[in-house]
Amino acid sequence: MADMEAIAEALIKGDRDTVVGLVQQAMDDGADAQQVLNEGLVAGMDVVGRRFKNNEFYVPEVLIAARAMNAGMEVLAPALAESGVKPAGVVVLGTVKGDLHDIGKNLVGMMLKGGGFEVIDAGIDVPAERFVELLQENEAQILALSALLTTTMPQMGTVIEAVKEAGIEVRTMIGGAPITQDYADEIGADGYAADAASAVDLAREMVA
Ligand code: B1M
Repeated sequence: MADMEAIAEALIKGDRDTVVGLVQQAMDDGADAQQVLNEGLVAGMDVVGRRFKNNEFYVPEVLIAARAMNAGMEVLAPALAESGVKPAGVVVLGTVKGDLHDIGKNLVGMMLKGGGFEVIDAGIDVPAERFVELLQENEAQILALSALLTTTMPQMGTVIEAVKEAGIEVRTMIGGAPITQDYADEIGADGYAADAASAVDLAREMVA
């Protein structure tokens, strides 16, 4: 019997080799890939997210857990592709034009992947037109924008306007150190998340 709790525990500890070994063993034993994903990897990442929110974990622990998650996902990938398991949703994510900060954005991306979402990472310094292009090319349910500078925050409004003008129906979430719920309301974003774990909660609400 595959031990989902052991997979989750190893992931929480950021023990990549054990995660890979246990996931491989589960697959060799004929476990269901979706069950391993949800009850092992995603369950572990949910704990990491909660601890991060409660300041029990810091950025390095989250990055190490996310690395273990990615390694486990690589083992699962062929079986997931075969079984046609659908992601929880598709998210186009990027740091807006003029802004080069990507540590927080990457953390959000990793946590979203940990939450079962497919993430299309547009990168940093991304102009509005590129976000529009990516939304048109992919059937994304969520557009997630990050900004760390007060000077680049207004770009978020520019992107949201461009997306509306292009007639694309997508839920928008924004975040980053200077961003607030008031600012999200002001520029017409559908939601604001203060940290990476809250971004996953919000994304789940948005696709529910
Ligand atoms: Co910059 N920088 N920086 N910087 N930098 C800040 C942001 C600053 C607050 C430092 C300061 O002065 N105290 C300040 C901004 C001031 C302001 O606008 N109010 C600043 C400045 C001024 C600058 C430059 C202009 C400096 C200069 O050149 N004169 C310049 C700008 C370059 C540019 O972007 N065009 C610059 C450059 C840089 C580096 C390149 C050196 C480097 C970035 C490296 C990189 O990202 N690869 C850098 C860094 C590292 C920082 C600080 C020190 C750390 C940022 C960080 O990574 N934090 C930062 C000061 C600080 O915040 N203490 C600072 C860790 C990260 C995990 O947190 O990104 O906040 P954070 O992400 C969090 C949440 O905000 C949230 O979740 C994350 C995790 O919980 N979140 C989201 C983020 N995006 C989200 C999206 C969501 C939801 C949640 O939904 C979509």
